[in-house]
Amino acid sequence: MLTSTGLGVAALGLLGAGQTVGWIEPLARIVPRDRAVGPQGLPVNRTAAQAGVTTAAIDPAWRLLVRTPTASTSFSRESLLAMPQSRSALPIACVEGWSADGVWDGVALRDLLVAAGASPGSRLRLTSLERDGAYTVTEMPGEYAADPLTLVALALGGRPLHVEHGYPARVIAPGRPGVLQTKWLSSVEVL
Ligand SMILES: Nc1nc2c(c(=O)[nH]1)N[C@H]1C(S)=C(S)[C@@H](COP(=O)(O)O)O[C@H]1N2
Ligand SMILES: [Mo]
Repeated sequence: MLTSTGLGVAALGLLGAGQTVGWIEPLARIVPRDRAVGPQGLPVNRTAAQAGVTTAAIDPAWRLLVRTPTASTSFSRESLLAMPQSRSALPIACVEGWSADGVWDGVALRDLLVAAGASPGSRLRLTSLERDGAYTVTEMPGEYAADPLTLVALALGGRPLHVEHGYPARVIAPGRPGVLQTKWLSSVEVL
């Protein structure tokens, strides 16, 4: 019994250590995803192709729709870039067990709401270009919408957002799980 327990422990050690010890990397099965993989230095779990959004994401006709109870305003990427830009250094914190820091530039969500005639502390429904999935729609409480660090991000690390990170625009907000940081944003609705 001691022998088999010992062998089991040794096997588990091998399966776990593969991220640190190069030669047993192919055996690594119980480690977090490789954090270094992905454009602009951030991991990517779900690519634009997997989400089925590549065509819509790079379409120049893309507009971000901001709907309030009384008005509907659409913003092209150019018009968003022409607005005052804010910078936030914020991590993506994925429940799968990784976290990665980024420096994001874009329009503060509160500024966008004001530009669309809404209150900056509005509760919001955020919709992605990605259809039929767990990531299509999220809700954001007003205190996050009002936070000056919460952005409709257009750039990461000083470069235009890569399509794998949500081009043409994504949400980045402080203190929320990664799953709520909507990529390929398509609309913001005031609830
Ligand atoms: N539209 C959309 N937004 C999304 C995702 C996604 O698959 N589709 N993934 C979420 C998750 S789980 C995390 S941790 C972050 C980073 O995901 P990524 O690694 O797929 O870029 O974006 C979030 N936003
Ligand atoms: Mo995630």
